[in-house]
Amino acid sequence: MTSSVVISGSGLWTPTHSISNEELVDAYNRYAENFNRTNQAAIDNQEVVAKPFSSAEFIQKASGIKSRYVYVKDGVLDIERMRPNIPERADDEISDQAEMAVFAANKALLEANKQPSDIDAVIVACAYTQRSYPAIAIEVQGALGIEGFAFDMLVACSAATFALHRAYEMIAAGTAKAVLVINPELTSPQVNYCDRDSHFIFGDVATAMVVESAESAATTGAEHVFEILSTKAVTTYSNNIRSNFGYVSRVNDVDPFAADKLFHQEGRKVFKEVCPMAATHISEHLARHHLTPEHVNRWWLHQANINMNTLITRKLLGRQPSAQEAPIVLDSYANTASAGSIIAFNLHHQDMHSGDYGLLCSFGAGYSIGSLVLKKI
Ligand code: CO8
Repeated sequence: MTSSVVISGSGLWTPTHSISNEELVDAYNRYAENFNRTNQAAIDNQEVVAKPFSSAEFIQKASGIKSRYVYVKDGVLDIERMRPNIPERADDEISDQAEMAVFAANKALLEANKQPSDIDAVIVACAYTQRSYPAIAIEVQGALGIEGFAFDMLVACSAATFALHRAYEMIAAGTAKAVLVINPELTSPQVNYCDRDSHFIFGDVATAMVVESAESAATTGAEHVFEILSTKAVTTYSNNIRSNFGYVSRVNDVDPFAADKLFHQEGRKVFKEVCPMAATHISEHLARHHLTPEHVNRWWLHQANINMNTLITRKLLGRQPSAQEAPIVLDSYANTASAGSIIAFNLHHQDMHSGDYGLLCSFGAGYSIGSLVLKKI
């Protein structure tokens, strides 16, 4: 058994296109106005429900989101389309998600001072993969020229932390020597831009981390190394966050554009149920190491809603944490599914001192909660 497992590098790839709340709301409201005008008779007869209007102020107040990045902006704000226009790639071209993944992976390798030849396992973990096989992870492995093995895993918002959990176990067990965990979160194809309750929630991004033993990290001299003290994962079935689109949809003879085939949720219920679950999960995890929330120098929390993060940290600390202690990235990135806490880590870890503790935690669909207790080496 390897004694100590570390994160030796992280990478963040941010798409070049962004959409502000104002731009998004303007397009949605023009769409809603057009929809209501076109369907006026049916709305009057109560056969069709009128589309309510969205508001940039509501979005910022209710979620903390001001803007989001998108892989492709073309089509999202077109009221005749209301979804990104992403052309299909040929079988001999790299897939969109593998391309995003490679961008983030190269940055993580650079921070870890590693070459692809130093890696022997690749996990692509995210909320959706754009095809079932060959696995996106194997495509990334091929693109980077990595020898070893690769696989995809889907755990919605907790895909990244659950994959780090797997990587930690693989290094500890000696079944891999250095693992690349990559989260190409291409969420925009699954967002219902015609639904005012959810059109503002998600953004696209890719993140990556290198996980290896402390001994192997020391040989290449990575600068910002964090020991993984332990990982903790839990799932509890809930129907409150769902997407019903899948490979069986074709034979269900259903409308693939129907609202239930896209991301949809009972947001208020999720908020109320997940916050106490996450707070309990975190304090139990810290207690394993005889730590209390006050020992934690940095909170890299899931980035779905700023009010959720405030509630959870207030519950744990009994006070409001500073912006430095519990960084928020969802104002500019929105909810990026499993990548949110990894973005927060990526942008806010280089100032930490040896011996500092950090807590990385995701919570979301499933329900699923995953956490890692980290210590700066
Ligand atoms: N503009 C104006 N008004 C609005 C809007 C809007 N855009 N949206 C809703 N309203 C209205 C509502 O209709 C409601 O009106 P009324 O009172 O008349 O019924 C009122 O505002 C209040 O609505 P809510 O109670 O729903 O508002 P909340 O304060 O609860 O805020 C949130 C809504 C922001 C969605 C909030 O509930 C939330 O963030 N909840 C937590 C959700 C969460 O964390 N979910 C996790 C999802 S992510 C995940 O698990 C990963 C899935 C995989 C990725 C998917 C990729 C696509």
